[in-house]
Amino acid sequence: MKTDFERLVESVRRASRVAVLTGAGISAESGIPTFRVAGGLWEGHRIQDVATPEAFARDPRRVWEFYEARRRGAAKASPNPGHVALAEMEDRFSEFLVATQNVDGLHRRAGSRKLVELHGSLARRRCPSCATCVEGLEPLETLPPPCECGGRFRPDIVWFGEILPAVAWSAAEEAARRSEVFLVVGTSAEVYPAAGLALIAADSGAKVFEINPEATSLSSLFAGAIREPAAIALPRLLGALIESST
Ligand code: BV8
Ligand code: ZN
Repeated sequence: MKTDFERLVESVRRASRVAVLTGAGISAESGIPTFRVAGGLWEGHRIQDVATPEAFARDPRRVWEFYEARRRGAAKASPNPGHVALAEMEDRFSEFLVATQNVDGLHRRAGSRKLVELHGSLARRRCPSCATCVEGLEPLETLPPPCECGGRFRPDIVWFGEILPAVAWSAAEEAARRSEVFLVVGTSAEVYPAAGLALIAADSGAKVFEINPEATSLSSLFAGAIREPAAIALPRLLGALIESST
């Protein structure tokens, strides 16, 4: 009886179009807390108090304090072998895309280029008044950071109730629809429309595999599950691909 990992390797070896959805779990081994585990990000902060446009309108300083703490955490963190394995995999397929829910920028820092950030990035801020956008993870002393136009910057992050960036979303949707193998890595798959990408892939005939130490609300729909940390399972998968190509 083949293990799910052996079936994953077989499917990926045969595939030319692969897509990946990642969540906070892939950055856990980089020291960035996930959202829902004890001591996770939302602990002590109700989502609606820090990650909604209403919260920002009500108390922009509080929202910025929440994001500035995460910006400094992301600046201190480094990509782990899970991020690196995905970056090294991207040129092994005729079509490959990582669609991440993470705003920590670690996929990009690991060298991923075939990447879309569905929920924005901690490294960007934009001014709703004049649309100026600034890139950088340097510590911000003044919160909210003022804009020359007299406005104030907001984190360039997709908050609850806000639509996802159209270009990133349509690229992710297209990649999921066309994928032969779709990996769901380190996400509880509870936030939509991102989690819906796995369903789009499954409905389009892709083999969907989950890489997560724990089961999620969608696990029963998938072809297989690798119950290991991403920083272990993804380098192992890359190793199996390299082995088979030499
Ligand atoms: C919108 C940026 C509408 C902010 C984020 C359909 C059904 C139900 C609800 C909705 C629906 N459609 C829309 C909604 C509402 C809402 C939603 O989904 N609510 C949820 C809570 C039910 N969605 C929205 O509001 C979206 N917008 O729908 O707009 C619209 C349409 C038209 C016009 C106007 C508006 C916007 C959603 C995006 C919100 N922003 N992030 C920030 O980061 O501060 S979401 C944020 O939470 C993350 O980006 C991520 O998406 C989510 C957290 O989930 P995960 O990343 O999965 O993290 P979690 O901790 O939950 O799980 C970690 C997993 O990793 C666990 O399973 C664990 O076992 C595993 N793990 C741990 N260690 C490891 C590991 N795995 C591998 N290796 C390890 N080492
Ligand atoms: Zn401005």
